[in-house]
Amino acid sequence: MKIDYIKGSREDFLKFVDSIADGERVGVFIDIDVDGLSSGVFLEQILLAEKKNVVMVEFLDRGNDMVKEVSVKIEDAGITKAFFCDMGIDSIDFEGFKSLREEIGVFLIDHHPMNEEVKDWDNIIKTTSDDCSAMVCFFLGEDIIDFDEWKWLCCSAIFSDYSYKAKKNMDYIQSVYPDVTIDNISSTVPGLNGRKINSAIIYYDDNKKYVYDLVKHRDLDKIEEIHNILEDEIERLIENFSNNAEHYDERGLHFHEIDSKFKVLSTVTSLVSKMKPEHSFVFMQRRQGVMKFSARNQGNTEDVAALMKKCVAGLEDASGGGHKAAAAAKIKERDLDIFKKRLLE
Ligand SMILES: [Mn+2]
Repeated sequence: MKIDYIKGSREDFLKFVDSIADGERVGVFIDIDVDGLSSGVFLEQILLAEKKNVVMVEFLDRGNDMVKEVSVKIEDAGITKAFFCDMGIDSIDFEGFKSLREEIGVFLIDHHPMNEEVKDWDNIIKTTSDDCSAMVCFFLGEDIIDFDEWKWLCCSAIFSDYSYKAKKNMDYIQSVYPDVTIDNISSTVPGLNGRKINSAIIYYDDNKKYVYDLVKHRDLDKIEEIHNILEDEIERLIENFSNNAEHYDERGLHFHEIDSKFKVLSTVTSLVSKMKPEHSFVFMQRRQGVMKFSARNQGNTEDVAALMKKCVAGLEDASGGGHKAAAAAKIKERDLDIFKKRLLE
């Protein structure tokens, strides 16, 4: 498999792994989604095979201080080598990333746009947006992890991050599941597995590590039960979009607030945005004074990462960005009017 590296290489990664001494304590920090979770599983497999001492695998909430915040935990746990997967920490928390690198060994594997400030730094792998982190970690583990045992999870992550839109990645899925096509993928094995794991991550929001362990032990029955509960909720929310959303057709934009006790914002936005790939969808969910947004444009007619950045610029405790086709943002409730005014401009 050819991985489209923008920065870094497999050699860099293997050299870093090799540099971890016996007894050194290793932490793995991952994004809260199927791609992040799968990256963690593959990385842990590689590190175990190389007899490294992984003492912590943890999901990280996105935020301007995300690295700074986890640095305290890293120090408490005596971790001296840390991997970050599927998170653009070079952009989201540049200062935190920079200072952690001064303290311990840090390796970043990511497919979000690179902050130009880090382009000459070592121990960073950046790939194109299409090559999701789990796929990168999986192939970093070539000849190290058991591909036959884990290719199902790699395919699920490729599905979940839309990485199958790149032909070479779809070819890989088809080499494992010959019957999968662009049109049927969400109802085939890799699509269903991806959706089930996604449901479990949402349902066990307070205990995501439990889901990580279920996947690691390939216990998909439990995950399936939870999926059915979430599916009903998501169906209800999609119906609600059809009846209650704000449509700005001349601007090719659809805005909608979803109301759910589950963190299903990103999932619902993804599903609905497939209805009109050439339009942009910005969905919102409010939680304890914080407004979260998920934005999609599946047809590449608008860069929604740039759109989210524009909408949050200068707002207090706000963040926004992601991929051109899929992005997210977060603001304080009181700034909603400013956000919406910019969105509609
Ligand atoms: Mn990803």
